[in-house]
Amino acid sequence: MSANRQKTFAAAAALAYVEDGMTLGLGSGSTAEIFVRLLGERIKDGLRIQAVATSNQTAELAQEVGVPLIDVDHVNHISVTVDGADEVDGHFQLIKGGGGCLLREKIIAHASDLMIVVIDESKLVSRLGRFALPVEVDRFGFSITAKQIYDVLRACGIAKPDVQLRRKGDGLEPFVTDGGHYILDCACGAIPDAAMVDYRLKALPGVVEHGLFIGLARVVIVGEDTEARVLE
Ligand code: ABF
Repeated sequence: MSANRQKTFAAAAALAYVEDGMTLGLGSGSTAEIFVRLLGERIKDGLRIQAVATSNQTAELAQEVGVPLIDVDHVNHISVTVDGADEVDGHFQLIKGGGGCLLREKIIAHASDLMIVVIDESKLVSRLGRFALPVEVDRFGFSITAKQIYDVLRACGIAKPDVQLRRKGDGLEPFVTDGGHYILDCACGAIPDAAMVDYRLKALPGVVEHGLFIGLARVVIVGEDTEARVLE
């Protein structure tokens, strides 16, 4: 069955966690996009919420479908954030950032009472690392930072890390995040100790944030062929 159908089941199931009067965090990526569109339909039916977006792309979509946005600097409290992921393991540890929005996604997820992850079943893994770990870095000295990231990953038991600067579609220009940073995609194969990688990467001066989300997701909704499976 198509991943898009599975993503729709997952996104629709996340609406059950939305109540009148809430402030929501809106994730980025294709599954989060489905959720935002469904939310727009509920607002047409009278749902009263406000939201903060985790990317310029999501903000544009929210405006398009009529989801009321508030400026992130005016947010007092976020009840629920709904976002996608690139990988989810059995401990609800995530790899995110394939779309390049990981910094704002993590800021909003961390500030939320509840983070709900909506995925198609292809994202479930027994161990993180098949998907290259995105690391957001300052542009200044990014080559130095890349080498330090390589050394950290080796020290964390990753045999042959491959650290590559993410480039735009034309393959020439570096991809630049909404926050003005570069992304280094780190192919690890498998990440034996995500908590260690999390700690060691964040200690590097040039690292702004990385795509390991540990201890943030409380609910994972897996879209399957005919329904959604809610894991809590
Ligand atoms: C976003 O969702 C990103 O962090 C992640 O890369 C992306 C992937 O999910 P999807 O398959 O929904 O596009 O939050």
